Amino acid sequence: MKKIVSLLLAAAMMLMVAGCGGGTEPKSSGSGSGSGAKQMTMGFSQIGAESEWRTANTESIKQAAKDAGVKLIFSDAQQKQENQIKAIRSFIAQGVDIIAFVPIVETGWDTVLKEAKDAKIPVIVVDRDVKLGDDSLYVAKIGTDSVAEGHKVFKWLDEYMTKQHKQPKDGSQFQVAILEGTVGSSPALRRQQGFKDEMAASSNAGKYNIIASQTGEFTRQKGQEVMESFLKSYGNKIDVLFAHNDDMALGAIQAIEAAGMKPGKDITIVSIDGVKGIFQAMIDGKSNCTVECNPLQGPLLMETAKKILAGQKVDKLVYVEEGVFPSDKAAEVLPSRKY
Ligand code: GZL
Repeated sequence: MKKIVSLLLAAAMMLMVAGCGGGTEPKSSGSGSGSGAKQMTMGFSQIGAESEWRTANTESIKQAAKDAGVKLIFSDAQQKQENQIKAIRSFIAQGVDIIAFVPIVETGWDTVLKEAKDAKIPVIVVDRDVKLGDDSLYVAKIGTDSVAEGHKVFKWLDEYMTKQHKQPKDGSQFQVAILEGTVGSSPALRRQQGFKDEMAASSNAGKYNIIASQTGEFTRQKGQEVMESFLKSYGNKIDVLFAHNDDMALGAIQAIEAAGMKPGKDITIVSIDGVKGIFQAMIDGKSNCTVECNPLQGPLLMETAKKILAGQKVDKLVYVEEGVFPSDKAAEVLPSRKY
């Protein structure tokens, strides 16, 4: 009799453990990946394809999503903020796991990011910066330090003009023309701020004058057009061109040559991004320096997104690595450039 009771007890125990699930079976992932891990779906709103830099940024994000096994829903806003807002709303409606976007301009995001927060979908800001009433509307920002880039541009320029014993064409001040990025975008606002702050803090501040400053919208075409207008207005009075990105500098080089002047010699040229095209221009003696702005942000974005969805703490602000490349380094560095 005792044996039968202990057998019945053992059987009852077995049934109880099975009934509790014992925690051994993974939750149904629906992804059929067999690993039990649910595939992450990321909604990504990109601003467009305005420059070589932007193309590299997009390629980095798409490749990193593939490598990380992340399902990417990619939207190209064709340079319009309203298209980005529509895309973010669509991501919310689709119930994505996480949203990432490059804000084309700094402001106008509070309402749609509040909707994402209400839907409990975390948001990562990529590349450019946002200005919000409530910074809790995004979890992390991955990108580049545009203010530092502006400081680096003036620092390099002043050292170069001094080392090369350059003299102002008008005998008193170096006349600086500036091609600005997209109006209202954080790189345009902050690169300009960094450049001006470094100039103001410099002991050589009095040697420089900003003779003209206008948006070239980060594109090669517009950069060429605006440089043509600068040359019509100021002719060979311009000593320096600072272009907020390499694409506008490449357009300006065409305008300077068309005006019969030597870019890189008659006009010292410095720009930001570090794309392959500007390295070739420096090798050809047509530009003098590029300050790197690293677009290869994809791997860091996917790594950060996975940490957020795993409930891990992430830094609010993460910058990617960036360098400064004067023309005498261009030939040596170009073969190793990835974009
Ligand atoms: C900078 C990035 C800028 C690049 C341009 O972080 O947003 O946008 O400098 C690009 O080339 O168009």
